Amino acid sequence: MQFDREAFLRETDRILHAEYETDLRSATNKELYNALSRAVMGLCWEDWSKERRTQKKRCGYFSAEFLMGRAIFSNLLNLGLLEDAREALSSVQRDLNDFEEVEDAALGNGGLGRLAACYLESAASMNIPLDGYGIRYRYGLFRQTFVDGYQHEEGDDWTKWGDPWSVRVERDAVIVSFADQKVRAVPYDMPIFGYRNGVVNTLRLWASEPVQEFDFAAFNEMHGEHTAQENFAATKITDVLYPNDNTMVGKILRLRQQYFMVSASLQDIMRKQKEKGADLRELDRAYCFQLNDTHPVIAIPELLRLLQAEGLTFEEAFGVCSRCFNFTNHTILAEALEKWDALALSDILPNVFREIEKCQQRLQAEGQGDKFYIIRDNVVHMANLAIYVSARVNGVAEIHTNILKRETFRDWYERTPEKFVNITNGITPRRWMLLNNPKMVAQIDSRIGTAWHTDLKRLQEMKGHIEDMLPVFGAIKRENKQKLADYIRVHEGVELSPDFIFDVQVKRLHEYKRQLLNAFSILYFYYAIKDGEITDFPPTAFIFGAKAAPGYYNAKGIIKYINEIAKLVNADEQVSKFMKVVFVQNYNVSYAEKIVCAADVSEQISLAGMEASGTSNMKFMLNGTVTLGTLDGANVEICEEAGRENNYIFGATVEEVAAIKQFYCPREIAEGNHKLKRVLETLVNGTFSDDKGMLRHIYDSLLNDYNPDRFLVLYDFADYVRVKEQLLRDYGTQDFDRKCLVNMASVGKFSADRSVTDYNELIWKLNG
Ligand code: 26W
Repeated sequence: MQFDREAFLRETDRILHAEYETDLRSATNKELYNALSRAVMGLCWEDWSKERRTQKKRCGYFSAEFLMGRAIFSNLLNLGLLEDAREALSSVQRDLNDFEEVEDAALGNGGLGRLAACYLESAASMNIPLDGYGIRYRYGLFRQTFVDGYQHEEGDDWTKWGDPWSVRVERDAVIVSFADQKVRAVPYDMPIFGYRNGVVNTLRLWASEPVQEFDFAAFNEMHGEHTAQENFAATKITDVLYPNDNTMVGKILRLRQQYFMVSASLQDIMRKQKEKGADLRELDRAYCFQLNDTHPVIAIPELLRLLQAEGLTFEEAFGVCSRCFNFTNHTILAEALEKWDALALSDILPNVFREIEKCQQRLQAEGQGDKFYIIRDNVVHMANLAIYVSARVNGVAEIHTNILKRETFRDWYERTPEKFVNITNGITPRRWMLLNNPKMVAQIDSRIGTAWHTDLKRLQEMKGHIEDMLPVFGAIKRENKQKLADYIRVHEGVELSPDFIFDVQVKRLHEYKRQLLNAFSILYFYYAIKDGEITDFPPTAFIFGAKAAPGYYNAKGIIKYINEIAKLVNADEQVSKFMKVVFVQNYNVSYAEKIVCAADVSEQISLAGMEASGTSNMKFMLNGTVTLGTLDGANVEICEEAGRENNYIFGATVEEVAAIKQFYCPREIAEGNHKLKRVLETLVNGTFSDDKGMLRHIYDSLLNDYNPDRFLVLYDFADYVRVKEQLLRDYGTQDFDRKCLVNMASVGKFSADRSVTDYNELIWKLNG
């Protein structure tokens, strides 16, 4: 894009005058941010509307979550304007970095939502016509602070600084009807800029509003109460993102959210098809849909309903749906598989429920007995509905897809094996390298050029430069660590030295991810140092970041526990020379950008078979970090690509896990390992303060539960500590840095550019 600095500043200044009665010099950061963003939008609207007018087949990525993070820097980067904008601002004594105060758009919980955001960026960069459809939550994922080591949640007002990257499209508003409620759905469109290619796709997020404007006349005559209540109920639907990750809570408001977004999206798409005069029987020529987990699966009966309302027979409508819909599964955890109470569903969405029943009858008419069902015992199984109707079903890493085929959906796989495909997850190298690690990028570019920016496999060409990269790699990593340490000092009040090893575990807090295993190992090393058993512990900063679902008691207990460990360790003069522990508050996309380029060790230590893929593992790898992990999710493929010898693998394998669980007795392990036992006892012996009794609950879940230590923390402990100590001792050698660089050079497969290209070739078949 041609950039005319003077014109750009003039336009920004004009907006400042028109909107805020101020100018470039006196505007607040917030005013400047809005005006500058709007000026950039002004440069792009032509490309954007050009993309909308094309007649290509498009895919709608239906997702309840899009974890976009901060838009401004990534948009400027993709438009090729980042440096121009920086210079333009500094020519008027303003600083682009001041926009780091802008809130993240945290309209998602974790991996699934961030994946959706990476896929939108990659699809635009690969010129694949993919658009996102979702919910414009008024409040995103809660803001987290720690009070006395306990997690405290606050509302996340993500538009506090305005929302200059969205356009409200009043013209496309539609009505969504529930049995007891009608609401208006208004779309807000965000542009998704491809990387320096002029492509602009769309993320369309729906906000709910009352159907009629608030009726003042009626209110004044004191009949207003009813209207006011209705208005309240309508806006409520998109008020807040449910903060659960991997746990289903059967809240009707959540079902309303899901139906609201898919109904609005499908009505919008059908209206456009009708306006074109297209035959709805051939909807699949113009559109297909990717269902991001089960959350949007209610789109299937909704499209059946809408098509029949336009005169199609049920069988015709079913045919259209079976060609349009595809389903991605992101988890095998039983507690995360969505099921809805049939009575509740039929109460609020009777017409939609009827379509689900018709699907059930159609399935049963195929005469394969009761092995296959959608509704059973008055429960609607959303995953089964999705698999039955969809053209393709995919898992998100090889090992995960194999588990789906062999276990979770075994019967379905045997019935229609051709439906099942694997598409390993990926991340966008623009946000996760070009944006957050520019100095490393410059070093790589000077050796192998820039083609790898949009063709990550070509980072392999670095392999011939590893020896010569070693010194600069170390220097840049150290600079990144210093920057992170500065940030952590200011925001967490903990002092870290960049000479320490940065050992990092950042991800949602969940028992299966085993932050507890990490915590236990720290205490184990702590006591070994205190007892003088280890006198030369390699100085290490153990860094955690994670939000716990507000209702997830044990997860919150683990946060408290790690914060107590941090307090103990950091205050101990003898030990803190060798280790520091910090749990950063409010871990989010922007924090992640700072962390992944500053880590020496990437902890990916879930129980084998539990983590569908993981994507932070890929972000660390891209930035040159070794993985300390189990053979789970995409770790398996990371080892295939970068060599197991360049990573640190421990623990039971998936095959072993099933056998171990049969006779598992965590008590025996604790009794047989007195050092582990000592660590475990800290949960109950008063070492740490805990008024709420959360730590005892963790203890009981490990040892005294009906099904104790579900995630084999104690089983894997010894091997974990052994491999972790080896890793920490290897650190600082050239050999270790070589491993980091081999990982970086081998990351190609994990580009989201590859993932979306796979989706397109195997499933969507766009541009074809
Ligand atoms: C209904 C409650 C609920 C909420 C969220 C159930 C399930 C979810 C998500 C599917 C959880 C999730 O984010 N899964 C993660 O998806 C990532 C992207 O594919 C994977 O990399 C992670 O391994 C997986 O845990």
